[in-house]
Amino acid sequence: MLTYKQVVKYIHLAVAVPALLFVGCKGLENKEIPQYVYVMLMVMGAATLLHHSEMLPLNKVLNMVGIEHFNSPRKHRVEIVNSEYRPQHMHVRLGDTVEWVNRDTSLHTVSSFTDVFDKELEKDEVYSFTFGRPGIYNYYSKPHPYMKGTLSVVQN
Ligand SMILES: [Cu+2]
Repeated sequence: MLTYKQVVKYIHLAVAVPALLFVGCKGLENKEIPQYVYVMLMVMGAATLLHHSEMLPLNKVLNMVGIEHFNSPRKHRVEIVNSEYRPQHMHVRLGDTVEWVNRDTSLHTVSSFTDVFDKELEKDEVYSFTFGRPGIYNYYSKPHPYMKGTLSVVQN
């Protein structure tokens, strides 16, 4: 079963990338239109290709030469507003960091049910945690046990 995302990806790879690269190459031979237009098209084609590079070994090649852009860890933010974690559920990748910031005046905590993390946050205080193990992390606020949040940490 193909997902919508995969279909978009195949269309990009099969149609958009060759078209952009082809038009770009042709354009370089055509002196009537400024060359930067075609260079831009080619850059767009290459960028599209790189954007979808999960399908290609490009990603691995880039990582091998020390370029980790596409797999590099990201930072996510959860805001605590009106005694709610926003967003309440989040999917992150292994190695990503999640930052919680308390926008309320009252004190809240970010407490994992399995004691993986546990931090009190005063107003505007920030806490960040980097996830080194995949899994589902449920957490809550100790003074307000009805406040709950979930993080799923997936490999890649
Ligand atoms: Cu709370």
